[in-house]
Amino acid sequence: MALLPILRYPDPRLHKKATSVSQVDDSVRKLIADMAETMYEAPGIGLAATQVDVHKRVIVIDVSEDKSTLLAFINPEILERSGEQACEEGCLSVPGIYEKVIRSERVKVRALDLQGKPFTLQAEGLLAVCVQHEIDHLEGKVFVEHLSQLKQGRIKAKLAKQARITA
Ligand code: GNR
Ligand code: NI
Repeated sequence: MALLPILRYPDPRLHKKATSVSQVDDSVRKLIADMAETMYEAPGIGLAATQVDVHKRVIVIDVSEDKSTLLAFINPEILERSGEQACEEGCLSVPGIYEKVIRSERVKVRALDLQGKPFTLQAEGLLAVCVQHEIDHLEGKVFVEHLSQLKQGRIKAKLAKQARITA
């Protein structure tokens, strides 16, 4: 296993659209193991391959209290959505920024598992938020892009200031 470096907004590579995985092989399983290690170490509740500069449709999520329930989704697709919820979101690629985003309350997701077998999952609450946040990453979209231009500008200025301090 290996820890992978996480891209930071506004890195342009966060806006690349990920391509579908055509075969679930050992290289994909290794990527998922490395992404899980990176997510737990961060720590975060989800990670999209885009964030570690791998532009394939792979996400990992663990919203459990005790970090015991790793979920991996290959080629995830939202089949159905309903309701609305507002959740204060954060992102490992946008450290220190937390903002409310409105998303669907429930989503039905289809994906491939580690064996390349299709499955569907009905998600709600925080898991549903996380699935939508991660699939956005695969489309090249960072959560701050759901916010007003004014807020996006303030966030960019704040991150640029942080980067000057840590440099
Ligand atoms: O760790 C994370 N927490 C989080 C909190 C609220 C809504 C979404 C998230 S996902 C985030 C990890 C991350 O950046 N995934 O892409
Ligand atoms: Ni994120």
